[in-house]
Amino acid sequence: MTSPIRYATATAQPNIALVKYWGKRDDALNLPAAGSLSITLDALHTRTRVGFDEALDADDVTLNGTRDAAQTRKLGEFLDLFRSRAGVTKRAHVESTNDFPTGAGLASSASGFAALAVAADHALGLNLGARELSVLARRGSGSAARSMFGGFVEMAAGTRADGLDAFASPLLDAAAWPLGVVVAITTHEKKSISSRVGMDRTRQTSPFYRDWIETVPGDLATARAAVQAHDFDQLARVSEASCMAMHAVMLATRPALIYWNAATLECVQCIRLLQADGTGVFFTIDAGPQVKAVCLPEHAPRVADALRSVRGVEDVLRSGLGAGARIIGTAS
Ligand code: 2P0
Repeated sequence: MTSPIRYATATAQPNIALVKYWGKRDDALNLPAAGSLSITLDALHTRTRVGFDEALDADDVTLNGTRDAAQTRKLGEFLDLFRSRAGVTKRAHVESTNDFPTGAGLASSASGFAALAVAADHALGLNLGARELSVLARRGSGSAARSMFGGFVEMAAGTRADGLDAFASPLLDAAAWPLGVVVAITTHEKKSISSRVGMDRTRQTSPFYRDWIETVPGDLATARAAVQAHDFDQLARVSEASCMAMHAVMLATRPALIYWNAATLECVQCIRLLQADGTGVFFTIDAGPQVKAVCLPEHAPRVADALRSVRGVEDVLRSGLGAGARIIGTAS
């Protein structure tokens, strides 16, 4: 007789790095070459339901309502990490949805693998701790390790070859410093070069790669101190500098990685004008053309209005800072 399927549903939110991660020290274990520091959002969600079923011959994965063989294989390999811990081979039903654009520089892989890790852990009754789940989430996507936690989060690069010291830790709760985030969506298209391929190409060919990696520990120390002191101006300066240094090393990659479009630069100029006017805001941009404006909460309406009027901006999302990945439902 087969045992009843234990389903678990988890939710996780994307995070935005203020000190960026771009480069790996180990591809197989997905180990970052340097640390990073991020904020977890509250307005965008991945919701993932997992159940392991002895009657299945293969994993059955639906992402945003569609099945895709390559994605199923990738998620299946990730779930194997959990199956081997639990000592089982049974395949899984996975249904995952995002309430925001997928694969367009909004960190859908971060919230996706964080939610999947938490749901798989619960569905198998493993009860792993948050740190261990962060290590496992990293195997799916480096940035997913950070979405395990809410508020301000720091990811350690670690030095161990087995990667067990490469995990994220919470730095400061969202409620302790409730900043706002305005996301200017400049395209709804998927990016052409994944972060994984782009990072590898940068490491292999960018003449500035070593210098980029060497800047990260100093930026991390500055950003960590700014978060602890709630020093918005210092956090703004170091975050914009880290973002621009990452895009510089991307641009120097051969062939160049250009993740921006014309509206991306228009948004940066718009944010610079707001800053000159005394608005508490700074920009950051990831491996895609969307611009994320981090701001003092009382300035968020002004920032959203300004970005909405920038030529080429298709949509503006507003968010606060939110919680880490968590279980929201269980059923047999
Ligand atoms: C970040 N990004 O720190 C940086 C900034 C994009 C630009 O983390 O290969 O999807 O799965 O570990 O986590 C995107 O990279 O890459 C990312 P993998 P991931 O947020």
